[in-house]
Amino acid sequence: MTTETAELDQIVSGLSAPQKRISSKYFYDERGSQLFDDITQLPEYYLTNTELGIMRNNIAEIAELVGKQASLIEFGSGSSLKTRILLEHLSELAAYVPVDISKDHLYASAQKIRNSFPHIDVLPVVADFTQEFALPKPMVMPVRNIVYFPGSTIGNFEHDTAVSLLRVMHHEAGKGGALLIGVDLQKDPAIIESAYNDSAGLTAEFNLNMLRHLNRNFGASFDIEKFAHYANYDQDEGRVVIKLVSQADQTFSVGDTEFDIADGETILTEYSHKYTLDGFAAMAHAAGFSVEKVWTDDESLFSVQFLTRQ
Ligand code: SAH
Ligand code: AVI
Repeated sequence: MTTETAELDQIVSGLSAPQKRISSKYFYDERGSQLFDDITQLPEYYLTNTELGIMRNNIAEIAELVGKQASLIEFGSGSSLKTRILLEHLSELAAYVPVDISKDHLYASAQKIRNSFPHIDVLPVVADFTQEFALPKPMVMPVRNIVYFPGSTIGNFEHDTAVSLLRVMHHEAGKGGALLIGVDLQKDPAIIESAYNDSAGLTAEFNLNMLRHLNRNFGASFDIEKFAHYANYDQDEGRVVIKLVSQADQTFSVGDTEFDIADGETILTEYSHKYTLDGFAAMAHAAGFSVEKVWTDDESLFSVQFLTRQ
């Protein structure tokens, strides 16, 4: 089975469930990656600026923990924006391996990193990081692997999948390796809700772009005008639930399969989990990691954590 057929099967199967669902990885075509970058500039989207601040305030200690001649493997690297702070401060890096599913955006970002850091061996990998993928061999043998997973992208996975993904990173880190990860924290629901319902409507555009992506690349026939963005923070579950709400009784197709969707019925497109420090530590522990160090901002909105293998 080709990758495209397997993906189409996965999309059709998600839309055939009682709660229709499409994986959040389909947000990220070229336009989706650009829209995500625009979201990170929004005043309401506290995650990026807070994480950048934590990185800047603690970079000397972070660089010390990473050590010399590491290979930095970044999952879901996007525009590699936060990585620049690391690359400026890590000495004698063996290689930088950005891994992302959004191919054109990854290659363009990797080229920008090469231009800014010509001495670093930059080895981009296009892959779905939830599936097995091969890592390239750097020119210089690394002393250790540091997996970098910023942005709280871990929060886009449900508990069991998140633990499996952390296990993959545990494996990729290898002996003596570690994981540097951005983890968003539970807080006043109003702050969270406005980050996912921004006044400029960019999150709505990002959410709807998933349907455009499926129309372009998977022969789908969504009428974008007939869906609306919805995001709500479920405090009991500690997660934002993001959906597309059908604005009419309508029919759409994906490949050869037709679907009916009723007025008001939803398609679940993303969860964004927010953690307590203890809750995240328990998950990390279940994947074989110990939390060695946690850095947060003054308001404890977000955390950056250094996890080592147990
Ligand atoms: N790390 C950046 C970008 C976060 S956005 C930051 O912190 O700002 C999430 C990124 O993960 C996007 O670039 C998206 O293309 C990528 N991504 C999402 N799901 C993925 C998957 N299953 N496999 C590989 N990359 C994925
Ligand atoms: C990539 N990920 C951590 C983002 C988040 O905040 O969950 C994706 C996103 N969804 C809506 N806005 C941003």
